[in-house]
Amino acid sequence: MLYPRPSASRRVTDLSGIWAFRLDPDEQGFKDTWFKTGIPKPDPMPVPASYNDLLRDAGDREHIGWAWYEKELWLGSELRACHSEIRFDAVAHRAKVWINGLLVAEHTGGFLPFSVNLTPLLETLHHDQPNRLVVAVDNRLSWDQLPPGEVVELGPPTHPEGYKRQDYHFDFFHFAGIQRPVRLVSMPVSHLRGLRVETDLLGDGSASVKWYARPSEANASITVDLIDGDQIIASGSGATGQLTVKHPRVWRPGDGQLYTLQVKCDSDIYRQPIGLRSVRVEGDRFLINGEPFYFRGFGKHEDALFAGRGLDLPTMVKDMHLLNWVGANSFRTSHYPYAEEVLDLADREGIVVISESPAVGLWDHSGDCFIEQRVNQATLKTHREVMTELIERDANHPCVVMWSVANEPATWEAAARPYFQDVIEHTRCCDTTRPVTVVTCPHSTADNCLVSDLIDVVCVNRYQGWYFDPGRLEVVEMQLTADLKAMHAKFGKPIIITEYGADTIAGLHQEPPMMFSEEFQVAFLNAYHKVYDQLPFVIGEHVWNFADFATKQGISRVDGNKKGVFTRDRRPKMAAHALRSRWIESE
Ligand code: BDP
Repeated sequence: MLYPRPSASRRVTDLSGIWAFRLDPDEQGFKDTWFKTGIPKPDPMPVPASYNDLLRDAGDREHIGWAWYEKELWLGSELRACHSEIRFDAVAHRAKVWINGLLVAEHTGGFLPFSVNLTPLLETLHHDQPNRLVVAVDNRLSWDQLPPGEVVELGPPTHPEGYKRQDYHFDFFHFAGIQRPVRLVSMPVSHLRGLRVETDLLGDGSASVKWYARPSEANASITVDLIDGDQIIASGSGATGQLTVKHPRVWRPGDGQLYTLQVKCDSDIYRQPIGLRSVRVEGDRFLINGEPFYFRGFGKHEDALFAGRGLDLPTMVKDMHLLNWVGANSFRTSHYPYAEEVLDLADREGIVVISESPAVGLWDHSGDCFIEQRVNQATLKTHREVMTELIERDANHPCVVMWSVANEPATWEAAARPYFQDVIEHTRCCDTTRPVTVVTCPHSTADNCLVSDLIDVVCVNRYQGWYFDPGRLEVVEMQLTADLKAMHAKFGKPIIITEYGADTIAGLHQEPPMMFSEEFQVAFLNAYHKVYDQLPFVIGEHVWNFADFATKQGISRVDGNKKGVFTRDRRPKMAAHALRSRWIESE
């Protein structure tokens, strides 16, 4: 789905702001038809934002079920002459949308966009008075969604009547709400619906740009201009085609050189920023523009004070500055697709991104996970759809160099193999230009992993000295070396350590270093780096995590996960300075 970029033919109206809001644990809104009458006694709620940290009551923060949003929508009569949509960038996790009491959209999946086509609704829309836009948002997870989860019903004698608990196997707070922008987008009736751009660098130093345009009308006339600054440097026509750039300004890590591919589809104009670059895995190397690339960076989260998982532009820009400051060249969108604005910024900054699907928590403490009652054919169907939508959304970003199909699934279960064979094959069909990975957990080893032979780069999360042999950094070198060597011998692929980290309380100092102190975090990272530096097939280090982040309440988390190298309000811990020395020096 195309990102809503304004142009000479496209108007984008941002519907961000304060909306009316109310939680609805008893589903009263459906009985009383709030979608027609409006929400009674609403609270103010910013959009975009997660609602959880903006409510008064601890119980509300952990609310399970529906929440309602409402906004007045003014629509001019000029809409009759064009095609208009309301685009929701992300509503977590299930949404129902009504306009003037009419159900106009339903969508499941909290991290990818959907839109409401206003054209068939024109007769029901008002132009001389506001229209009532109502969105009901459900945060309940199930095993056929990604991420999966389940609502457990409890009751007397241990819990009050009707008591519910939402269980999920991922380590980040289950924020919900209208978490990304909502926009009204108007364009000509005959317009561009989809666009895929593939770039490559050719042996003679030139670059190729292939495009595949999907118009709304089959017989639309399509022309394409490649623009450098304000100059057209190459042109073509047709729904698909290829341009060549003789002396390209190449997009490379640290140098986000961009061009604009301007597509004219009848009278519609869509302007897609693109970067000219190539990506390949060859032997034990990850090549960007033919040059070996070593991933230095982090697993991150979309997690901000007050906004929760809501798009928070100041936090986003601050994070990019800090990534540059610390000498990182990359990050993984752990554990779900991030806002498109994040990827736009990474394109511009030349920050390399591993883009991850929301398939996290595909394992279960209590037993097998890839079974009929949990991860089943319905989950697989969702997973395929999510990969299609993710790739359709993000494939034009030069910053994205690899797809991560999942984080830490139970790769040792026999049924995980056909499941991932299917999703990986599907992912490769959706995009033939990028490598694919599955990020595996510490329990997934050379001996039992049934998935890592299917992927291009082995990505492993490791916690020796933390969850295993806690505090015993002296065992890290021995264990990690043997472990990584075995993974390499078995799968014959380059390896990125996509997570390694230690919870650290900012301001807690100790000599000799002990767990949770800033000194320990530095020593922990050093112990790992010593191993990486000796293994040529290690092609990347992503520390867990960029910043401290919110999690569910539990006995192993004090005010969230503290493995951040920065605090949640983005202050550097000692480890940030240590990483900076290592990474800036290696540049
Ligand atoms: C890994 C998960 C990550 C957690 C991390 C941790 O991939 O989401 O936050 O462990 O425990 O297993 O800190």
